[in-house]
Amino acid sequence: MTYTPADSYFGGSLAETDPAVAAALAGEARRQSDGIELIASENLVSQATLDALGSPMVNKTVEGYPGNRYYGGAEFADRVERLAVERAKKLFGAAYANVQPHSGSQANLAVFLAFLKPGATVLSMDLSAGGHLSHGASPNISGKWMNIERYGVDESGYLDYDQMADVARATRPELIIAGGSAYPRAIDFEAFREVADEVGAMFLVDMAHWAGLVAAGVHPDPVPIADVVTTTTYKNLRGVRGGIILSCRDDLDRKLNGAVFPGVQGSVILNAVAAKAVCLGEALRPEFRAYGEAVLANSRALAAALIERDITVLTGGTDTPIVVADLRPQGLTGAAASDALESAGLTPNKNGVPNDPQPPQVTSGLRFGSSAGTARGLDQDIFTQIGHWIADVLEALGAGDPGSVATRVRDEVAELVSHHPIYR
Ligand code: DSN
Repeated sequence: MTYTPADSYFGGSLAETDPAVAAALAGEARRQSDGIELIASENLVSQATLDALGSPMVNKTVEGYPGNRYYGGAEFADRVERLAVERAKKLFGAAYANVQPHSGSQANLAVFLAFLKPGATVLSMDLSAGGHLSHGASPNISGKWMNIERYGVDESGYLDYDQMADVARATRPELIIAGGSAYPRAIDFEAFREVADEVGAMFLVDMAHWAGLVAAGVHPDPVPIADVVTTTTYKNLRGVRGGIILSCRDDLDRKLNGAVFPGVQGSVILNAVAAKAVCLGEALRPEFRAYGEAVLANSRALAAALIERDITVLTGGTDTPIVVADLRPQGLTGAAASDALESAGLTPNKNGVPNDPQPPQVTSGLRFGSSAGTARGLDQDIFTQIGHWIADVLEALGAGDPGSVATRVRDEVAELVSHHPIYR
């Protein structure tokens, strides 16, 4: 049988050629449009980012770095990767940027490979206190291959700097990590730096959950203070799913580049690199500062509304897009609360809280984020309203029957978001 590409192969729409996949994608687009995304690690990318992701750059294979590839035909791959690297360096004032990591976890793994041997001691925030899986949680490769020491939070939910310093002095880690995925407050990077210098450790900051705020200039900047900074690009940086490694130091490029490729990755996902260049370009524009300010104002409005309705917010507020609610006083689980809110058109995620008695699939908390709602233009008044909607649903759930309240809220959410359309 002779092969010739079908007419539809280069020209047909997805709906014509694969209706089953097209229907799933259309359903997801509708879900994002009709509800309010409150998952702190999510955002709504620009049409330009979608265009970059869906470009024929997806076809190109390269390994190595611009100007030093293992494959030919790399002119435009080099151009787009250089654009992304230069924009990342400019945005964050870094001496070094690597835009190839497929995710934040891959970026962190590359940092481990660059500077540590298996069995090395690493000090990081406990997962239950708001740390991240890739910082040494026991099921993750970081927890299996490293000797992980942990710091946590105090009674008020704030990072316990004294405990962090005590553990560092007692265990002499080779790497100290600041950052996490459910810690809502600004971190004192100078305090970490002092401890790292005292014990001779490298200092890594994972700023995935507030990199956009750093870029916007509305959050303390770890880049000049840490040895290495990692981030994802898809949270409040408002871009494609992927990771970046940054450093203010100019002596780490060989180790970090080699750790990403060939250390933990092979070929580059170039359409994602192109999309990273797009989101970094967007973040360099003056209007991104207004976006960052609004993300912060909105998460604070949400926290205040929840507190007004007697919902416990960890640390009593936030300095980031993240708000974490502890539902133990209500006797609710994060899983049940998350399901009830989803049926009301509001999508947070269940999340563990410090000393959580529930297993990770259940939890006693909810984590909210303001990045995606802000991207579609929701303001502080609306985030205050979202807080009250959340409280209405949780009160009804506590009373045993969230159904009619969830339906009322879903209708009100639908009416509201109809004024804030996405992807016309
Ligand atoms: N790190 C996970 C989160 O915070 O949700 C995924 O990005």
